[in-house]
Amino acid sequence: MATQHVRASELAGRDFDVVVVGAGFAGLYMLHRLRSFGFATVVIESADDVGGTWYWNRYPGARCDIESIDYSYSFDSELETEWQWSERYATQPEILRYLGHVADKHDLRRDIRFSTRVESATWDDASSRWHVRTDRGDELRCRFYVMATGCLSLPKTPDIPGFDRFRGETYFTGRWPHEGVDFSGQRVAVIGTGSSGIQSIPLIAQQAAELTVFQRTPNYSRPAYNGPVPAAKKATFDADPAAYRAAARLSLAGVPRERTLVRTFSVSAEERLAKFEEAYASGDLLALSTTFADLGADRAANETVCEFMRDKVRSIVRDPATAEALCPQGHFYGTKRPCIDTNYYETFNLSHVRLVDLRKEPIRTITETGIDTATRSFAFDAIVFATGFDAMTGPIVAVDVRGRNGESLAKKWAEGPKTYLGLMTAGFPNFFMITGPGSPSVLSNMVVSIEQHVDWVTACLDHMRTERLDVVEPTPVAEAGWLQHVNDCADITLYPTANSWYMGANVPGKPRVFLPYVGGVDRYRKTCDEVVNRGYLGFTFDGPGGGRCTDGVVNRLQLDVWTMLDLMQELGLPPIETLSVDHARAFSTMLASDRPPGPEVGDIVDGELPGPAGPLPYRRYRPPTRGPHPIVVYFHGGGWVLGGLDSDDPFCRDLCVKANAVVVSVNYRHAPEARFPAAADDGFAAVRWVAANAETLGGVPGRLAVCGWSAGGNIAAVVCQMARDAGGPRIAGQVLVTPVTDQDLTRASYVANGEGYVLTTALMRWFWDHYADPADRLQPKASPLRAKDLSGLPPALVVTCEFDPLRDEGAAYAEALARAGVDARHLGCRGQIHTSVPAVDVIRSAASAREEIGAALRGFFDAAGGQGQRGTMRATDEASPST
Ligand code: N01
Repeated sequence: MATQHVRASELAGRDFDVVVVGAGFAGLYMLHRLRSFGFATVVIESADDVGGTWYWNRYPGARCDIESIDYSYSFDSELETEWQWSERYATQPEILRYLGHVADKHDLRRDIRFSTRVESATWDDASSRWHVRTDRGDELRCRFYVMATGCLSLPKTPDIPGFDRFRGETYFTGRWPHEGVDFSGQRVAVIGTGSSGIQSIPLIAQQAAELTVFQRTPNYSRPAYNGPVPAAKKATFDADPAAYRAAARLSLAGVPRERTLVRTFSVSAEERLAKFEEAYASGDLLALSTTFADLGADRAANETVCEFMRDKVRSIVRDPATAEALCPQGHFYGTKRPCIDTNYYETFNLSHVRLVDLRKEPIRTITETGIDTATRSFAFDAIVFATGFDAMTGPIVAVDVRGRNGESLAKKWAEGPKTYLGLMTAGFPNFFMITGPGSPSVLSNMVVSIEQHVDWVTACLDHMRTERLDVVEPTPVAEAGWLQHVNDCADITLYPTANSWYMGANVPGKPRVFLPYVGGVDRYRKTCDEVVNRGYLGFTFDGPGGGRCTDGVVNRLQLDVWTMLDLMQELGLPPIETLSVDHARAFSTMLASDRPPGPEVGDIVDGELPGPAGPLPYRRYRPPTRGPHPIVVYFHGGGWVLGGLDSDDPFCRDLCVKANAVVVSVNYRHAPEARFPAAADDGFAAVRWVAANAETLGGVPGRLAVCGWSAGGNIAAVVCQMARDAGGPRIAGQVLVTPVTDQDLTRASYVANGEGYVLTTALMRWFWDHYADPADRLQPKASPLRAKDLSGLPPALVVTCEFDPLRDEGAAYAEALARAGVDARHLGCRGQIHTSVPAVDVIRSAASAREEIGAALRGFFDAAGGQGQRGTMRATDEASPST
């Protein structure tokens, strides 16, 4: 198909509804959609034909690594039948033909201006228009400016000394000559072992007389097992393509797949290996990283995959030194994009192929004749740069984009991209990005994410037309909230630990921030839909139809909390308050049965201590370090009704390790069998006994703190008041984790969070009803916030969670303590719910809160010294985020 150009004369001075930059998967579909909605649109493309990344990346072996059935458009159902992929993973030429076919079928080329590069785009406030200038001197105006420029389209500028000196041929995988390259008889160097290097190296080796691979970071790669489209997959797809596509849209990565809940160490080593082998044999890029639920977040779990993969390398590559050099070390599986290959490792068994490990001998310089490393000189006829891209932000800031008041986008993003939903950026009205930074994009099947963005943008423009609105822009509040959410999500994964292009770490000088959104295609899509359903939350509109803005932040829950709540909803668990006490206890025990155990401690011993009405069971945890240690007396949660020594076991282990303290977890009497004030009296008796028996328990006399969660936090607070009033024992500090401090169920946090966040108002009422008569609830022993005098109490850390009905009473207690002169600190955990903090290794986003608790306890003990002195009174009231 001969390429047709939109003629310059047709563009000059034209006023379009929309200018789209880029004619790859994104630009083509954007054009099609906009056209079908009647928007006058032109696409500007620097290449001389459609294809985007598939136009440029013509290196030998280039093919997709998401199966072609998935890596294809869904918007045109006829395509499903009229286009049949010849292979499971189609080659670059076939994908390019496919895009050409789509362009032909929908007659897209007539609105594409080829061989033209956009140089600048400037917003004009007065006319509410973008002024777009190209390298051909076109000046055109448009209401909406859309960058569909791709995430990996700007090759990284070579950052190797002497790059210009080489007199032989140089090639870039991302800018491969259309006529192809014949390496026969040549001495060839390939620099880089990312996806492009790993795909091209086996094929270059087939031609070259000598091939030398310069590897800085070995990558994880496994066989693609390419071949015909798998029959089973094709049958599933053909049976109901629409259902298949719908499942893809609501999947984690844009390919239909069940999310597993199984944790790595919850199965035997044999079972684990079998699962890994199965994933390996599948040839599916996503299979291995989704084998277990915690591989993306847990270091030890991830390391099991890393070692599995290293063993595979060792089993293929015959020379042990080369094998070892090819084994990835120092980054977790999946934190740099893994690869699938055809004969990659086998290539290193060929006698004319050698590997140079740049970690041992870095490149010193490129010379006229080859490459000098720190120890050797190599001569080459050709050098292939497979050195990657300035990912995600590079192609966008390559254009001089200027928003309101001439603000430069490159400047705004100097410390990292700031977007709302990866779609727009504040201060740049009517400017959209397709799969921009802060959207799932590169962590997903790109075609699914592209279609979702294109559909969203088109719907937004249509909405504006209907409502007679000219200008749309995200608010700074929404943008800051989204950035926070993107970072929060990344921070509970292992991604930030790697020097990857996801982190911008491959480009010297680029800010180190996590660029895509890791929350998943499904959640992201729901978020974008929610934004629309809430009146375009976080967007401000203006125009003849009137100005409007529903400002706010979407997705304020931490990602792992959100996941857990979704799961609970899916399971349809009964509300606890509808159960009998026995059933409620059995139910909560069952829920706790399959959770991570928490960290290893030195030893754990169960015992009994004398309580006011008989013996009370306790469990003592000793740290793995040499004692004696300070002691924390711990009170579990469960509304005075539920819970026991097992319920908070992982949290106690965590406290023991983080505070480096003996933890004595006390099983006080429960309601309704023993109502108020039994739990408080038991708590106080336990503290007295522990203080008196500190040495026997492995503790240091006088260095004793209390800690409790929820109702346990209530007991801990009350015990401190009782100890003060009784003149001892001395308590070095109190950590109250989302404590009950008052019986008032009408506070704002109850109103806002009383439903949907596990601890509900109804459940809290149920707890109180079982525990205390209404009149008793007002007593300080039940509602410590009601004590007349809070002075002279031990220093405190009060932890509250944003989406907890108990949030405000915890905060009120911290404030009241501080007002009474107590050294009290309030730690507010952003995006967390009542049950987050004790959920060790489940709610990873609360890990920093657990760190702070450990640090606070150590601080209490340090201040107390060996003498059990109270810390000086310091009143602080700060709410810091948990992550
Ligand atoms: O680029 P990369 P890519 N000296 O950045 C090395 C997609 N893609 O083009 O890791 C020496 O991954 C660099 O080393 P290090 C896919 O998403 C998909 O291969 O920075 N070495 C690395 O080894 C992929 O992830 C497909 O230490 C230098 C390599 O060059 C993304 O595009 C195919 C160096 C660059 O690897 C990018 O892949 C191809 C230097 N100065 C690409 N600078 C499929 O669909 C860089 N390197 C299959």
